[in-house]
Amino acid sequence: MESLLQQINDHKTAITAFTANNAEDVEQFRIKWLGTKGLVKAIMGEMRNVPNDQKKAFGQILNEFKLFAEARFEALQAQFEGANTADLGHGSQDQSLPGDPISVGSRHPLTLVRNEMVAIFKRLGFSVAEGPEIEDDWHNFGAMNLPEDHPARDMQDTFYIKKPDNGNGPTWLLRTHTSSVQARVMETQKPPIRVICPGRVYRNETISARAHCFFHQVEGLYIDENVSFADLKQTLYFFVQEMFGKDVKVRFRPSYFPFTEPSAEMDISCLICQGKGCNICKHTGWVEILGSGMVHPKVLENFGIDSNKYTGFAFGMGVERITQLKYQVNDLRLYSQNDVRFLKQFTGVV
Ligand code: 2U9
Repeated sequence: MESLLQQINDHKTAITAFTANNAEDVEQFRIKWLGTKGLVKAIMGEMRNVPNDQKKAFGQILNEFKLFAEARFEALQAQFEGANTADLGHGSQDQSLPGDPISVGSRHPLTLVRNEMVAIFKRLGFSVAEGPEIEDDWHNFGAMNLPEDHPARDMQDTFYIKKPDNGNGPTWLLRTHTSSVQARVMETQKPPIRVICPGRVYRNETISARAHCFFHQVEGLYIDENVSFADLKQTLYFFVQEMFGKDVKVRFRPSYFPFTEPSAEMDISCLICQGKGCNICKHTGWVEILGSGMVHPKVLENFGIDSNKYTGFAFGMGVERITQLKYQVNDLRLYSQNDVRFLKQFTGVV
């Protein structure tokens, strides 16, 4: 029996020392040790030569040896798991299983509404102009007839950019409205001008549900001979009907802007409560959506446009405000928090 024990120990040493370079070597190991004519089977057959009183103890030793060989085989096999199929580039995966769904995201609500606004004005023959967000004070304020002491020019209201060390040159700032883009259009184009300017603007405000340090505008400008306030009213009425539906009502209230004279703000009938009164319209049945007016003659003259020959109307509105009314978004901060729970609600809207 001594020689049988010695044999088992030698086998164990050989099994431990065995190394495989590929799956084929592992198969050779299996045939040699665990196959039907393998050495494990052969040594198990030695049981018949073991005296009866030692059979139980030897049975355990042989069983343990068999498990030892099997464990080594499994370890070797694991080393080359998937190696046979790796060449095909799909490992051991089941290629017929459906893939994980890919989240494709969605357009930002402000982009959706801005695009819709732009599309409506394009149907009326407006073209689109864009310009820099960092502006000089002439294009943002001076050309727009905002005097040096106008409160909007105050540090409290506008983000100024530090002047270069020599202090010369223009004062740079973050544009407070996209009127600066229209100013640049008027610099380079002669009437007739029919343009809308969508873009981001900045104001030095404390962030809250109702105010933010940046927001988005669409401003419009139409200059030609004989442009009247009636054209302004009809254009903006067409816009809100396209945006909010044919049942929407409008009203104009006199207002004041340095760059338009006369000026008016436009309200629409509250779409949330159909004019009956709710929180959105502060129980008045009306919500303000834009400012507008006839371009101030001084603004036209600033660009060498003869105000006796040409007249024009202009308007400005906040994209956030239109989006709030269209989708009932009641906190401005939601637009810039990138919270997917908010953003995914617009999936599928085009
Ligand atoms: C030129 C001349 C005049 C653009 C105008 C408004 C009235 C206006 C506000 C609406 C809400 C800004 O987004 S808001 O806070 N805008 O009330 N904007 S008229 O007037 C112009 C523009 C360009 C050359």
